Amino acid sequence: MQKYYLAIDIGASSGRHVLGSIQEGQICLEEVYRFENSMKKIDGALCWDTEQIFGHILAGMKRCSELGKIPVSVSVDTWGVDFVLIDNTGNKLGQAVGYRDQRTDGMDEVVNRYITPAELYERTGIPKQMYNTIYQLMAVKIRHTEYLEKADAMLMTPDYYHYLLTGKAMQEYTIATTTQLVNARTRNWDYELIERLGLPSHIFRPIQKPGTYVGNLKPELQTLLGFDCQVIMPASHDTASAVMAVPSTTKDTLYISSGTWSLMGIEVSEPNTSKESSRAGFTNEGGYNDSFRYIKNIMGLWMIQSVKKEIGDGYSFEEICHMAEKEEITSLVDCNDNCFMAPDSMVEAVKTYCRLTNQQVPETLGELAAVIYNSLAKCYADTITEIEALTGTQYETIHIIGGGSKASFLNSLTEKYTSRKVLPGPAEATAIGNILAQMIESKEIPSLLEGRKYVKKSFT
Ligand code: ADP
Ligand code: LRH
Repeated sequence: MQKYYLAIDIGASSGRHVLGSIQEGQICLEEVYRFENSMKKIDGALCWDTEQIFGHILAGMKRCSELGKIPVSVSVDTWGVDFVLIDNTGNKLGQAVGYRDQRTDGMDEVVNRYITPAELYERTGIPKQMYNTIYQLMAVKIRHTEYLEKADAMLMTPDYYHYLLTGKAMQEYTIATTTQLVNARTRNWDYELIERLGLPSHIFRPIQKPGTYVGNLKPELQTLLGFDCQVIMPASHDTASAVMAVPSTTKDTLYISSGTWSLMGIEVSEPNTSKESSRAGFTNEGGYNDSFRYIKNIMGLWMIQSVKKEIGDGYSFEEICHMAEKEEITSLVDCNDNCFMAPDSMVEAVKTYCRLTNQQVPETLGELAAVIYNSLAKCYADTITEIEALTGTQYETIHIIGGGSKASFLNSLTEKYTSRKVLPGPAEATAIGNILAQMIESKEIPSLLEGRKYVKKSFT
């Protein structure tokens, strides 16, 4: 009997259910369900509609049973940093506020009262990003102390969906590291830091590694879906799963996980929490097998997604790439400028940036896209210079994985700005990484190294 593993990979812009199996020595994927995702304004705050997303999770699982392809296990991965607080009856306390909401404004100053930025980086290996969980929790502590008083658990988004599927509230390591509350050396919650911040330590459940069995489906879900299966923790942070599927088995592999965000960097075995690393804003996020992703978070294709929503909804991303290709505009923006994080209008934000820096102001969809793609490629080139200075290593090629690897114009600009060879794909790296963790757990694949060999032969 063919064994199937189900990855439920939910990014900030879309979610998909992908069935993975090994057939004739290769990993085969079948996308059985896909849905759009985005933050929505609820009571004035930018939130995730957790009920709607869970509805999609179940609909995609139902599709598997309609197809007669019952997975042996299922794993959910999502974007980082966001969480849900639940009380001891499992009820959600407040909304699942998203990382682009402005509730964290000024929270860095509050956190600085308890710990200096230098010590925070030294302990956690994570640089200040205003959207990190630490600043979000500080906002909850200040404005909604009652939620923290009633909370029984703080569950990161994928942990919350694993909880809804099984009734078991557990925390997974890779996603936990995006909170900026995990100690980079012990790879556990930094309870001393948590106490110094005045957060209730009991809501941070023991951290479990990818591959851990969470539970089986709740009886009522088994009835609804018509099947039961195991729920297994993948590397629940989408970027951690994506990096598992970089099709390279050599050390010193440079990659960009390209989607709503562009995450550019390398895999290392020890964190780098030096002053130079902190100054350059590099993050040491926890990865599979206790590795670290030494990367820079770059604003990414969110900028193109937002412009498309505003003025290009009738066009595909591929068409927008072709439009941009024909433009001659040379204006560049700093993609990591905070003005692009959650503007009311991305079109206006890009235009204003160009106007204020005395550059040609893009007017058309093609011109706007050209400015954004060129700026991203320039940012990638600057980031390589930083990584090479920090590691003392030269990188000849760049693996680009994730949906953004399909943006061929961006790939060619990346080659132009960085003078390195771009190796695109796989586009569904995150789902593949999610499936690899399940296959390794079930012993269908012996190790991550062997898994990457499978990825190389199956998708490139
Ligand atoms: P996330 O998981 O963060 O939601 P994905 O990895 O699914 O994001 O990547 C989605 C992005 O990939 C889109 O926003 C788009 O910019 C880009 N993309 C996807 N397909 C194409 C394509 N055919 N041509 C150009 N860009 C593409
Ligand atoms: C990419 C990502 C990234 C950051 C951001 C919030 O989807 O997970 O690594 O954590 O979302």
